[in-house]
Parts: sequence; structure tokens; C-alpha cells
Amino acid sequence: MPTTLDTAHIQALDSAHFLHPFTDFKDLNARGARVMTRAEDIYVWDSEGRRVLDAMSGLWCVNVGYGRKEIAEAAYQQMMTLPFYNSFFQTTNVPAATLAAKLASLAPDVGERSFKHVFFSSSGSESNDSNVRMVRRYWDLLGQPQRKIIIGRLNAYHGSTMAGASLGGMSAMHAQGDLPIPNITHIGQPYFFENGLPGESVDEFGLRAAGWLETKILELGADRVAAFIAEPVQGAGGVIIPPATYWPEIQRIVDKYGLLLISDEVICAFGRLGHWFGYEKFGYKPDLVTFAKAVTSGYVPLGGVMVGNRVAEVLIEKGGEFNHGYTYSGHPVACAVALANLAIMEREQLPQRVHDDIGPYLARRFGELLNHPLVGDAETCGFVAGLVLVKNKATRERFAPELAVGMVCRGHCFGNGLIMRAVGDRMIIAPPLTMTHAQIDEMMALIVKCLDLTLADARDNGWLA
Ligand code: PXG
Repeated sequence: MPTTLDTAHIQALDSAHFLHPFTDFKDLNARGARVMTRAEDIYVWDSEGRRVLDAMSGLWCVNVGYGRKEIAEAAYQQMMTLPFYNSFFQTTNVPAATLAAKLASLAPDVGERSFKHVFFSSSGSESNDSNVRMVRRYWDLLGQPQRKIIIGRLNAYHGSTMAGASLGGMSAMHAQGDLPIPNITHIGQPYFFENGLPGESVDEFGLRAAGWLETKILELGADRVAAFIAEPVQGAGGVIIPPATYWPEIQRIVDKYGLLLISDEVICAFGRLGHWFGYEKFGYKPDLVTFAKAVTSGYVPLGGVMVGNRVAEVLIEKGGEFNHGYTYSGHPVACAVALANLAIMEREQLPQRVHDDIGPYLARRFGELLNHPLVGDAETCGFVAGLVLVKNKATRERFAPELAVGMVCRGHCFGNGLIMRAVGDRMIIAPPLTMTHAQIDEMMALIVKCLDLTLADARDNGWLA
């Protein structure tokens, strides 16, 4: 489709008025933002008519791919019927009640932690704020108000509000705005490539990394710790996939000390790991599950928390009024869109497809990258994948951070029609779950091409010496 858009005009408006998230404003103004104009299937087009294969599903969201008419129609129909009404004053609406029941039916039963209830928000960040509120309320109602501390992990991402950024373990975020807020602390992440000891097996490392939780609980005093929050697989931190021994040991520890377990599945739910929810992949039993992004495949904003029975029963039976909520909790259009999106996922069996078909195929194709001279490690989990760029494969020596080798590689991706994220020296993907084998091959060819170009740069600049 030819474009008649005046790119320079949009860039000028953008520079003059739009403050972008996580952006050096002055730097972007000097370059001008890339203007995305349309999308179809797994591709996005910019205002210059360039097509890009979107291996990041927007921002870990668009699990059903772009251009789904039935989602647009569901939004249109709902807007014409009831575009908005609140859920505050003893009121509900058809899509919100239906979606809550649908989500409860999709979440597998995990004993006393089975999920019958949902608290809605509009984003992952808000949902994690709601988690903090619910966790504190839960322990207050049980007569243990001293249980206030929530333990998260370094390099985790749980959002960008005061609570979300505090629960997360991103040092650059903590450095701005006096974070974390009180009563939130962190342990190390289960990143074997970086933190495994010489001679230590992956499984041994998984147990050791989980053990950091027990050490921290004992250091703080178990009666002061309210909850542990973690992503099944760390997404924004660079697709850090935990060893198989990690989650069972975490479960043992949270059970031993009676902590609540929050599974932040803003990235991992809705088929991404080959299951409806990420906790199924690793077999643990959370009390609260954060979701957002792919619940609507990003077509409109929606988030929320699946509230397990252990917490829900206390809040419902003992709690009285819960003084927390958002104007858009249970927004009818967002919920109608989510229902249409989940219907597509069910009809096309996307979680199953990831589990049985495209997940294993991606694992095989991505694993071939281990032969590339720049790739120190390459791993997938369901339909996310990450690789680490290294200076020396044999010694696992990394590039100096100031060389920003990940950004060099990302630049080549952008220039060659591929969107792949760089997190430090890790290159990561989370493509739409609708990809065909041929499209996976097309993506892999682009990845290899961009790695080759990055290798050539590294050689030319003498970075490999
Ligand atoms: N939890 C997790 C696990 C996330 O990945 C959030 C919470 C916050 O969601 P909202 O909807 O408030 O953004 C996220 C969001 C990146 C990147 O660079 C990742 C996210 C957001 C922005 C950028 O990978 N994840």
C-alpha cells in the first residue's frame, strides 16, 4: 500500500509534544522517531513503506497477530452497545462478568490455590500495585500486620508505577525517584550463564539461586515477610529461563515459611510458554497471578490479577469494603476485546500449538545459532527466546558494556526488516504465536544475517581481539 504520510510532519509533532516512555527525550528529538503506520499478520509497516517482521509481538503483546477483524468487530459492537460503565457502585457489565468467569475456567486448579476470582485493571503495572494492596490487606485481616515485606528479584520487571518499579529489580529505575518504596527487597536472579560457578551444573545452580530466597527470609525474619514475586521466565530482563530445579525449590521455601507467591505473568500467560498460564509450565502454585498484554493481544489496554482462593476467601469473608480500584476496572470494551481474543486463542489452540509444534520447532532452529561465532548461549522456552553475544565462545568472555554490542545488533535488525530486542548483550524475541514454520525460517534467516553483520562490525572495530 503506497503511503502519502508526511513523515517529517509527524516527527515534528512528536518531537515537540510527545514524551516517550523510557526514552532520552533530547536524543530522540535529534533523530526523529520511526513512525509505524499499519500492521498485518506478523509484519508492521513504517511511514516510509518499509516492512518489518515483528519478532517482539509489539511489546510481548500481540499473541494472535495483527489485523484480526473479529477483535475489531467485538470492540465496535461493545462501543455501540455500552462503551463504558463503572464497576464501583454495585454495578457490573456483561463482558466483565463473562471474562472473569472465562479466565477462572482457563486457570488450572492448583488445590487450595485454585482461581475463581479476578481483579481488573488496565495494565501490568497497575495490577502489581493491586497485588501489593491485596497482599497487605490479606495479612492485616489475618492479624499479622507485621508481615509487610515483599521479596522480588534483581533485574526483574514488574512495571513502572511506584510499586511496580519497586517490586522490579532494575537498578536504573531505582536510581530515579527514591525507589524501592519501603518494605520491598530483592534477591539475585537465576541466570546460570552469568552466575553459575565453574564446575557447577545448571541444576545445582537452580537450587543455589532458589536458596537465596530462604537466606533472605531468615535474614529478615520469616514473620515479617508477606510474599515473593517473580516472573516464570524473566522477560524484559533478557529472557532469563530458570533451571528446572529452581521453581520446585522456590515452592518448597514459600510453603515452609507460609509466604504468598505472586506469579507475574504479564509476558508468560496466554500461550507464550505453551500453556494458558506460565505457572503450569513450571508446575508451581501461585496465590496471585498478574496478567495484562496478551489478554487482549494488546489491541486495547487491559490487565488484572487472578486471585487464588487462599487470598480471595479472606478478602471476601473477612474484608468488608476493599478501598482500592480503578475507573477502568472491568472496562466493557476491553473485556469484550479480551473475550474475542481468547476465543481466537482457543479456536486456533495457540497454547497447544506452541507446546506441540512451533515451540519445539523454534527450539531446534534457535539452537542452531549456538554454531555462530558470536553466540555464547541460545535458549528458548515455549515461544520466547534469548541469546547472548560473546567476545570469545571458548572462555565465555563478554563484550565490554560500553561497546553496546546489543545495540549494534539491534541496529542491523532494524535496518534489515526485523524487530528483535536488545537487553545489554542479550538479543531476545517473543514472536506472535500464529507464526508458520516458513515464517520462523524467514525470521531465523534474518537473525543470522544480522548476527553476521554484527560479527563483521566487531571484527572491523577490533572488538574480538
Ligand atoms: N510485569 C511484567 C512481567 C512485565 O513484563 C509489566 C509488569 C508492566 O506492564 P505495563 O502494562 O504496566 O507496562 C510488564 C511490562 C521491555 C518492556 O522493554 C517490557 C514491559 C514493558 C515495557 C517494556 O521488554 N513489560
